Amino acid sequence: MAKRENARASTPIDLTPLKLSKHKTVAAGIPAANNSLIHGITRMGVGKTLKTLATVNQKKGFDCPGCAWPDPAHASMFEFCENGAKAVADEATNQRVTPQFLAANTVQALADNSDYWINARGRITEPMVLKPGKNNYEPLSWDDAFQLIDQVIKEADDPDRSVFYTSGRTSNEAAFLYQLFARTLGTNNMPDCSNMCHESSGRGLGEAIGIGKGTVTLEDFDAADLILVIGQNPGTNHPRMLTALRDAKRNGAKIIHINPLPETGLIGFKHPQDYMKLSFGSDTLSDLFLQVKVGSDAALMHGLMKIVIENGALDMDFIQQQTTDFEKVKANIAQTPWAQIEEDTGLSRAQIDAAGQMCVASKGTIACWAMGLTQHRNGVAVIQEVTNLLLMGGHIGKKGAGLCPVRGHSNVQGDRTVGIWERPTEKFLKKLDEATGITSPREHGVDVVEAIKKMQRGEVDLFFCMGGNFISATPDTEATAEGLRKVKLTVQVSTKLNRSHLVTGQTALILPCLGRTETDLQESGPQFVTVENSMGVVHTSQGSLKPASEHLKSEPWIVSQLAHVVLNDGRDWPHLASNYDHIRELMSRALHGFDNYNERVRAPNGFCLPNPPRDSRSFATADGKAHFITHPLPDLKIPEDRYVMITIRSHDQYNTTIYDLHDRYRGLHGNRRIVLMNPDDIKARGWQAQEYVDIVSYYKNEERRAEKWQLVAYTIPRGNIATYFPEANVLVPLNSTAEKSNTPTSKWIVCSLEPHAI
Ligand SMILES: Nc1nc2c(c(=O)[nH]1)N[C@H]1C(S)=C(S)[C@@H](COP(=O)(O)OP(=O)(O)OC[C@H]3O[C@@H](n4cnc5c(=O)[nH]c(N)nc54)[C@H](O)[C@@H]3O)O[C@H]1N2
Ligand SMILES: Nc1nc2c(c(=O)[nH]1)N[C@H]1C(S)=C(S)[C@@H](COP(=O)(O)OP(=O)(O)OC[C@H]3O[C@@H](n4cnc5c(=O)[nH]c(N)nc54)[C@H](O)[C@@H]3O)O[C@H]1N2
Ligand SMILES: [Mo]
Repeated sequence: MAKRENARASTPIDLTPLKLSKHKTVAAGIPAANNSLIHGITRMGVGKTLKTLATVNQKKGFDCPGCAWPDPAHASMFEFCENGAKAVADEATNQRVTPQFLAANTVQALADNSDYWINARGRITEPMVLKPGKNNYEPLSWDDAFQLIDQVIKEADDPDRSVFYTSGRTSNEAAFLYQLFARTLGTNNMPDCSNMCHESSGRGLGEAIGIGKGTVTLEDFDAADLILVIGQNPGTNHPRMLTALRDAKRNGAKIIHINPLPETGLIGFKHPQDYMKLSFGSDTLSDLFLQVKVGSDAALMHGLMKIVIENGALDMDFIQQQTTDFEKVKANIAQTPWAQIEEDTGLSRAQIDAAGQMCVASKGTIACWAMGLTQHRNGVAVIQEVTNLLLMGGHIGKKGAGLCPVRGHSNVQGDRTVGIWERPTEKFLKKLDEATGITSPREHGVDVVEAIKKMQRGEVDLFFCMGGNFISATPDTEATAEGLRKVKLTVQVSTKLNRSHLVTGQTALILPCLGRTETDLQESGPQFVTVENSMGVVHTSQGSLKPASEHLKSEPWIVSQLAHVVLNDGRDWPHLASNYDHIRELMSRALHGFDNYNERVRAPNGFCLPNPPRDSRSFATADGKAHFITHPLPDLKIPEDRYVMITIRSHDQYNTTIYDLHDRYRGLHGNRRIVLMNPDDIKARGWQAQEYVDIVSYYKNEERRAEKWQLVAYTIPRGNIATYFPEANVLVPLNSTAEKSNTPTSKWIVCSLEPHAI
């Protein structure tokens, strides 16, 4: 049999000249509203745009697939944001990827296009198979697809040769069935996007406060005195959070923005609705911007804690009665010299003092963070330092205070709650086993990085992906591609075409599924699904659009059929998916905190999962106390002539899905293959902005290279550079991961730049 020629794994080089506009100082407002309408109308037409946008995040509507930020209890008519609207339009597009289209285009030809182009081809309409040695997908029936998967699992004769990935849009119902299927089969190989995302938060908080989740509700924002927004770009990635920040400010809160980049959303914000009330001013959000050097947040936390301790802004009763090891943290911080804090952060003592005094004065502090903290070698440690700062002031389990990891994918937190985890706890498995009668495997499975290594070793026969775009989201694109190509069968349950359909195993399947916006009709009638937001509120989501094709199936249906064909375990899987109440009924028995699930989740705003630190200031750690945890500061020194690179999102993308080529707030248009660099660093090299450079990344004795990136002079600390994800993933080392969470260090990539030789 002929070997299939490799399809391109990395994003092709784009030499379109970049256009620059002014860096915006106000986020949202009329341009955002206009932008979402234009985006919607060009993809869905006028009628569908209005219908869809009016039902996002409404009580009887669907949950916005954009992000996991919660909805206010009294959602306004237009409870959507520019980027939520784009996510919706992207799913509800009128474009289609048909069998005819895939017959006319080889995977190699498709892969030579940009990610933007690939996504714009639209929704996949039928199940498709790419046979060994073949270059084109062909249609196949759903039955044949499941038979193919069954055959590979049976031939392997070892459940651990299968790996089941999940991206965070999957509903609670689908995710619950999926993990039950994998565990009944006998494996915990359930990596998910969380491994590359907030794993460090889960791990860090779990050890410190006994739950791997945040401890605030939306109402806490109204009562806070101080909000720290650390390593996060909410104007782009969580736009609805800006409304909460604006309201908090109007109630007197102060906001500190800690970031190497001056992100627009935190400078100024204008709620699109305010125009309707004829109010034309904008709200300035951050009171203080600390432009830290990349990776220096732990040092900054040491500085802030020094000031809090010196000023006695400590909750000694809480520290003594409910925590351990405060003295160790205090002694550790005392040893950190101010000179090191200033050097590491690049901030002046006066700037840190100003922030420290705001911490001292605050009666209720909330700390929010995202990828700027988690995707570092010390991702777990730095989150524990943030936790130390809050714990010492008693800023947990009281109104207006607490920890707030801001999740990415709209149901990534729910997926973990219902069992998508390669390292499940014994407590979880025990209850699952009792309720379902299975004996779950106890041995931990592989996470994302371990899954790639397992594929590279040729130990994976089936790689099944419930959503996502594995090849583009993961580190070291070429090495990951090599691993994927060794797999016997790769399966993608997807809505839209992406690069993971083109860089595949020997045989590949695309199983096209319904999206959030669409009607889900099963034997018993239309179904809703449930999701959990970033603050632990579980609620329903029901789509109302006509499905993109008559051949689409829902994720719960797909898993139930898969289990039905593969397992033969006596469970009536099709019955479960015929009415999702049946799945939820099983979930109420199998999951902690899900009693009466069917009833409680139907309440108008859903219900809140138990959260001991928040609900009763209690901590489910082994000793029942919250833990101060000490860490040495990371060594931030890098060899001379090298830079630390961060990989970030533009305003026009959703992870690996590129909606368009603009980064409006940052004033960059038309090309994404760019490097943001401090103008003095550009000058020091004798270069000019807009020149082309090659980037070489280093990890131990490994080197990775990517060519032709255009330089952009930008406000970023000297020694730091920024590129976009996923273009730069070819440079992210596979082995450089966070201690304990194994999250790739996508915000700490040591690089050198070379002029591009023409
Ligand atoms: N529109 C849209 N919405 C999204 C997404 C999307 O792609 N598009 N993705 C979703 C997902 S899955 C996620 S996880 C979230 C991601 O949301 P974010 O975490 O906001 O996304 P990033 O672009 O990775 O931005 C990280 C931020 O951290 C800063 N940063 C980098 N390194 C450091 C550091 O060392 N210290 C500090 N203090 N800051 C640092 C960067 O400058 C940037 O502002 O958004 C979710 N929402
Ligand atoms: N360098 C670098 N790498 C990163 C990051 C970074 O900051 N820098 N961020 C990391 C983070 S935080 C994350 S979360 C991961 C994201 O990793 P993934 O979750 O794997 O990637 P996405 O781009 O979100 O997946 C998009 C695809 O999901 C499919 N899809 C969309 N909606 C649905 C649906 O409803 N059902 C199904 N079945 N499929 C659907 C579509 O086919 C779409 O092409 O990437 C990580 N990778
Ligand atoms: Mo994420």
